[in-house]
Amino acid sequence: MSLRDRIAELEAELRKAEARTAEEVERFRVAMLGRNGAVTELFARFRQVGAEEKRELGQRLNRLKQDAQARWEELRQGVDDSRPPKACEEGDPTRPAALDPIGGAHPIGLVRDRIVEVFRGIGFTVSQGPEVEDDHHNFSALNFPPDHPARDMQDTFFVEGGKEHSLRTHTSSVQVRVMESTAPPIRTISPGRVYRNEAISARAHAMFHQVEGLYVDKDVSFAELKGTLDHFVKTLFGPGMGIRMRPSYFPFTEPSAEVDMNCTICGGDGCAVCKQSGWVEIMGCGMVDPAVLANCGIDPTIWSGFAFGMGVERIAQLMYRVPDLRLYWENDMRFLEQFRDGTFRT
Ligand code: 2NM
Repeated sequence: MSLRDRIAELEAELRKAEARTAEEVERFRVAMLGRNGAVTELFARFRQVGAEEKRELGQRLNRLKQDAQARWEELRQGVDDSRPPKACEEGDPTRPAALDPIGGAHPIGLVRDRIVEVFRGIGFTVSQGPEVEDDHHNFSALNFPPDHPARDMQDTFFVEGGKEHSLRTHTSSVQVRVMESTAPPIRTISPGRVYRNEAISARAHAMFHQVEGLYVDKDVSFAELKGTLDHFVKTLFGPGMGIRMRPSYFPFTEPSAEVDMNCTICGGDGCAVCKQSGWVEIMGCGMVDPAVLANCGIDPTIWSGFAFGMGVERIAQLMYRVPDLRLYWENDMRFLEQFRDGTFRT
């Protein structure tokens, strides 16, 4: 083959050359530019070219060598993994995907966490327990007599197989477990879901969320209970807010009280939410009945305690002016989007 044809052949070969690995790049270099490579070999043959062709073929041969070197450089860069591949030049495609802010915290979770934080700030621990409870932890230990209406099928969701197990109707059952397993002093709150067999309406749901609190120590007073709950309301709703108490009844506390706070809607002037009274009910509380302490293995001649329980839906309703409790579970984006302060972002 003439030198001229061989140059054309190699030019075509260069354009087609490929290499996927560093070894293939090296093989290309040796085959073209090595001591016995195809291009090097042509330079040896060039010495025999006649004077009339020397100038033209010399130029073509030099260009071939430059092209081979340039192609080698190109192939080398294509497999050099110390440099980012071309696709990465506008950014690192191995970085974690940026998450769109498509999720948000639910208002109930947000408010639950804020309630929990207030009590954690004054030394309460957080305790949890099972949602399916036995009769002892949900009722008996808490002083519910055998014929108490709360034990009725109409109020409680019983689990198949008799009346021994039910969905818990309050998280007091968790506090029974804490008292049974912990020596006083005890300061704990138990947030969680509870269940009651109720017709669903704007004011009631069969599932809701509670935060209950329990404080057991020596010589615990009703004044400490009142001061703790007043601190809670002021921290969560503002220093201008306060509470009042009205006598009430619960099986597990004596004395017992309902707790009202200043109406968050009208500030005390009177409105439809507070029924013109300026006060809204937010929770129940009382001094733990000595019989309950004894049921849970705590000596009531040494220890005393207070307890309280609130509905998270109710607190969130007063905080955000939610007119209908059903809104919490309808997953209507127009409602949920208003709580974006809890949105997860990267
Ligand atoms: C309330 C109201 C009053 C309460 C009692 C107890 C326990 F376990 F210590 F006996 N935990 N929570 C309690 C007391 C709950 O909710 C309206």
